Amino acid sequence: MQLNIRQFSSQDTGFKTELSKLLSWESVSDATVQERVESIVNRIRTEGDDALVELTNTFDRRDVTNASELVIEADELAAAAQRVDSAIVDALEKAAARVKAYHKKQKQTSWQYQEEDGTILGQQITPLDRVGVYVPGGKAAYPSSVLMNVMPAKVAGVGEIVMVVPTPDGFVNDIVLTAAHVAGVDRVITVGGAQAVAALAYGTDTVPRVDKIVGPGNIYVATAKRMVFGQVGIDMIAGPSEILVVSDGLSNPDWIAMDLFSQAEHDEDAQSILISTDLEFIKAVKASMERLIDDMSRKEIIKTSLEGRGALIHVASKEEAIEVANIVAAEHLELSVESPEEWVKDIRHAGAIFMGRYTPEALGDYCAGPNHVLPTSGTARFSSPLGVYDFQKRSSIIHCSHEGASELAKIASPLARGESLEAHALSAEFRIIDKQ
Ligand code: HSO
Ligand code: ZN
Repeated sequence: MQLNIRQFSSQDTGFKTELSKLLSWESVSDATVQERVESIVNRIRTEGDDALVELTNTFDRRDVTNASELVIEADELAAAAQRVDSAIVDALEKAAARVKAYHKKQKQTSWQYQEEDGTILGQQITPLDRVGVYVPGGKAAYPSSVLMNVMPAKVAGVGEIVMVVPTPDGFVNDIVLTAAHVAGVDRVITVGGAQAVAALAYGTDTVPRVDKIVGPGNIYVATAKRMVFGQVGIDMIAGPSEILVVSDGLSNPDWIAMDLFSQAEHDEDAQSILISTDLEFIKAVKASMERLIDDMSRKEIIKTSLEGRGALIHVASKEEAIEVANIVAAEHLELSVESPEEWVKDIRHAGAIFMGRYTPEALGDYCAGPNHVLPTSGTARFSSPLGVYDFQKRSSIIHCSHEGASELAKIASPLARGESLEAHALSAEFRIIDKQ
């Protein structure tokens, strides 16, 4: 199949304009979506379970009479695992163990230090009490994402993890439930959309109010998450998935073609970009893609994605390749080059960096260990992969000795008076030793 993929070079005039056109992405949340979500959120807030049941029956074509029917308890999750192919259960368990081992390294611990006068300063780390994990239904119901969202919360020591997942027409995905079981979810509630987000944020008789909501979702879910932010914490608003492969031209073109497909097959808006210093290699990868695509089960999605948002970019040097990679700030960056350690030190912006020819993104998506929930659409410039730190919080600790308080008060007092805050000044001054 012929593929009409955008191809350009850093030598072209207007290269930077072409590049920024390629990277532009606007998540559309129009006024109607906003209005609908607002009304759903308000209904859940005021009517609780009654609205949750009614909206679930309407949107998911279900026939629920009591909200208790929406709950799947932990023992039923274990039962779902019995219905799933044992090779999948085994792989989920192995992946979970690897993800857990990696995330354990991220765990922040409390610390403190003592000053000479006995004052102690520190930081106390505590996990969140309760977290809600949103799992989409339908085509993007990924069990691997259940692991990636839940495991860091488990490692952080979150007290209770509630998962919500829509079950359109009552269809329950046993592999998703098995992943929830393997990851250690406490209970699943079969609701989705803005109503699920609102229920988690405000609580109903059946859905406990959580402290943070994580997990991807469609435009209604994303809009609802934005709306309830402040009432609860949220992780991020993810855009479509992206991959940027940088190649020195010495990789197997078929491997690179498949790496680009692996991102493109996620959805029509996903973005796959190849950068290489070798024009002949770019042509070879294109030829591989045109040969391999015919046998792909998701060829229509791949084609739409590659022709709509994909690109093949020729650059003049390694330095230029790195400069472009830093502008793209890709969610996934593959350095398919000899001695990738020579390249990685100059990479400043990327969600996850896959080094060398034997590290396709797919291994990171499922089981290498790092999280696959990553900053998209260039947000790797200022944000990081989902991790244990997203489920921990910090409290500052100050414990003054009498002597220490006396000294600090001499600094605080003039500052308080400079701000015309007399009570602050006196509160500090009362602790000055000579003044007692
Ligand atoms: N590449 C996706 C994650 C995923 N891949 C789930 C397969 N299943 C976004 O990082
Ligand atoms: Zn993927």
